[in-house]
Amino acid sequence: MYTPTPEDRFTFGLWTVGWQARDPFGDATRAALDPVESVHRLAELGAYGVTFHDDDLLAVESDRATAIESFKKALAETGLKVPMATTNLFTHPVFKDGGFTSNDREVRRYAIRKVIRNIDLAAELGAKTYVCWGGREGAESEAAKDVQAALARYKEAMDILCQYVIDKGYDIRFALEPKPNEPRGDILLPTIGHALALIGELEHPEMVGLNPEVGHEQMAGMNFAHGIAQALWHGKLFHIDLNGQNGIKYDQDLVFGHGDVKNAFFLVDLLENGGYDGPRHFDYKPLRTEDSEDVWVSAAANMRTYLILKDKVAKFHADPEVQEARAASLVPDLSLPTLGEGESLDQLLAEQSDPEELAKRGFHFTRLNQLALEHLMGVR
Ligand code: 3MF
Ligand code: MG
Ligand code: MG
Ligand code: MG
Repeated sequence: MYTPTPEDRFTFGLWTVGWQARDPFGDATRAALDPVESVHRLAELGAYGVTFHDDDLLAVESDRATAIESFKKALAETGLKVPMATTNLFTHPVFKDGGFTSNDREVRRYAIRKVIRNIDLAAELGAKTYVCWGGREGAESEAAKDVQAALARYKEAMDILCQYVIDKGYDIRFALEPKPNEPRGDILLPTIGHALALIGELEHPEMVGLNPEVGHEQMAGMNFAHGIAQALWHGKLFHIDLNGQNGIKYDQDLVFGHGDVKNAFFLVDLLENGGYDGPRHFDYKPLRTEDSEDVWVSAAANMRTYLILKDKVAKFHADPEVQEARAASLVPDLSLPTLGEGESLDQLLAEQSDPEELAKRGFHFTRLNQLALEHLMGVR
């Protein structure tokens, strides 16, 4: 039980298990990991696929063609898929003021070339989603960045990339990944809502959706499950980065469920029952304290936690007491249109209600919340 198989469609970024645990205060605590080993180990653990930044493939082999060759061989040997790829526009010092929105036009042009080179590889490997996380698109000082101009350049870059994909006939959609800060003091497109608003301004809004990350929204004090619900409602949940975070602090990238586990419970409910059909993708970091074998223990923990929560969510919904409590709390009633079918606004306006009487009704949400917690804590 709780043993993952490829049908569960769990995927991992090569940069997650491959993180050497270099942080702003300390050196790496683990050796570089060969992407070929990651592919084999993840396949043995029951994952469905891997995702990568262009530069992740060069972890132990600096020749790009050789690195791609070995990666493809490992994929063929294991059957692992590559549903998503992305570009590293943040590590090299050239991107210190951003890629698509650097004040330096030559850097902006270089960034677009770097993305396009990896889109070609993504298409070749069968990826259907191309993620853009603009980690360095931002500023530390309002004096340094013309934000309106930066947003115009962001749009310009996305428009260019969409047109490229159309011209090439690739079956690829883009997914923007919001984050409020880190590594920049303030990053553009800080939340799901900001990114959705930018998408509405693009030339091909239908080709661009979101890749929200649990920890990123929680760093901004947002409710991740609510954000995912809104992304789904807009038809924009193209992909997801699952991990754990404990409140408003640095980007922790904990194992899925190792942060706000109650929000994770409701998130799994949404992913399983809310109309998402993409991969369950983990973007976490094995703790810096862990050795090279612990890395695989942490990878397995992400998938096991997801499957446990999926099971608990199913039991929560099947529990007759929960169904009765949801009805008592009028949860299903919110799906009824406020105006009846064929009813006119005049009919609504002609109706009388006594607000004092209506205000007496309790919603009994505490009971429902307690039932959810009891399922989560394993006592029901
Ligand atoms: C940083 C991130 C990134 C993005 C990745 C996109 C390095 O906080 O979350 O991981 O997820 O660049 O695909
Ligand atoms: Mg991420
Ligand atoms: Mg993170
Ligand atoms: Mg992150």
